[in-house]
Amino acid sequence: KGESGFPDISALKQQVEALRRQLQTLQASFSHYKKAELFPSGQSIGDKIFKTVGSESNFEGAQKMCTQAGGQLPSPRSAAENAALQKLIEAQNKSALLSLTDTKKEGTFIYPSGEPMVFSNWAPGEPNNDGGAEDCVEMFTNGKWNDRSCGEHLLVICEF
Ligand code: GMH
Ligand code: CA
Repeated sequence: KGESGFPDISALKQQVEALRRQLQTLQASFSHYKKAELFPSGQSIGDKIFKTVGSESNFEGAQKMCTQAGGQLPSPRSAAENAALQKLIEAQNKSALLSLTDTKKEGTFIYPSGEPMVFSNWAPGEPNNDGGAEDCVEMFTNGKWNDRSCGEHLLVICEF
């Protein structure tokens, strides 16, 4: 409060303006770091980030890597998220594991949370549960999905 007993509005205005400038600096710095951090192994889409570990693993190992890092295997929930993930997979030129499985109930794919699949991008004729033993899902370099054995060693990408 100023001498008059009223809150000093002009002092508050100055403080707000100083904060606004600090926020602008912080935002510019963040987008600079983000660009460097995502190159060349990450993709961001909305609030989601996909980042490849660079190595290959079966489902169990891949799931461990992602959860230990505080993330999960990729769960693309829209065409836009699928396209962002495809960019990474295309750049690495290797099929990658998704989080979806139908281990619990054949033909019903669920996320790690147990929630049923809300988006899919199956290749023609998939999922076919080939050999009666395909409960995991891979994304091809063309962005299409194929159900695949959980024992296959595929590129590990995590979602954060
Ligand atoms: C079978 C055939 C192929 C298909 C594979 C694949 C394995 O071998 O139906 O056309 O590409 O299965 O679904 O996961
Ligand atoms: Ca298949």
